[in-house]
Amino acid sequence: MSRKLYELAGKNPELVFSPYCWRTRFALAHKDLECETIPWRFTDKAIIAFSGQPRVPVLVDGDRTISDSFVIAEYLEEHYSDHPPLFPSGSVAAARFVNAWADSVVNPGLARLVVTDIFKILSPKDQPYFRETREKLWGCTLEELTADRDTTVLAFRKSLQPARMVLKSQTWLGGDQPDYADYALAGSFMWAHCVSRFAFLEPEDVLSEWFARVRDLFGGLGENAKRA
Ligand SMILES: N[C@@H](CCC(=O)N[C@@H](CS)C(=O)NCC(=O)O)C(=O)O
Repeated sequence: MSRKLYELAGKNPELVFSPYCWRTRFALAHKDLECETIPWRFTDKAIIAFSGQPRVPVLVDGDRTISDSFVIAEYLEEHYSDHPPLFPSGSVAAARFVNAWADSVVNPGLARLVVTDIFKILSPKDQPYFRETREKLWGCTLEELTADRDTTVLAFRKSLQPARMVLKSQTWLGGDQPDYADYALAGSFMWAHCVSRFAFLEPEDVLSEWFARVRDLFGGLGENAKRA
């Protein structure tokens, strides 16, 4: 297949869990584009040579190589404009906000809950790199970061209130239909869902219902995902 997606995987190559790669998985499925998955690990440096940067997702589409999940979404929208739109009626600006909120608020909040679970599912060759870089980033051990997660989860759930308020009056963040705003946030949730069994949402939360709806899209793409 000429389309390939380099995705972060754990020790088990089927356990793909990056929030950013999940956004791209959903975006490709929304566009009804098939894609081969290439499992990638933190310590594989091969993508730098052909993508010019060290992070996934990286999409190789024929002779084009694109990195950064949002740039990939914009690329797919432009190059596959006759496929279902990821940003219907100019919603790219709103989706960009959800994307930035997921990156800067939701992802750090989730990291405080599941970072030790991520460590456990990593390939042994990735574990020292992950521990060293994340402990430097957070200024404490991974175990210290998640030690009080039964308490910090309460603040995390509160931080999701903007999405909860929107979903009280519409089915999707995109409105009547899911769009890239849904995939931007659902990517973060898939990250925690795949690496951990920790209940980051309460079952009766409107966001749990929405997340279940997203997982059921595209024949259960999220629901059938490999989990730890
Ligand atoms: N803004 C980028 C972020 C990509 C990113 O940070 N990916 C992580 C995987 S979750 C990564 O490749 N990290 C490499 C590393 O930490 O060395 C996007 O949206 O794609």
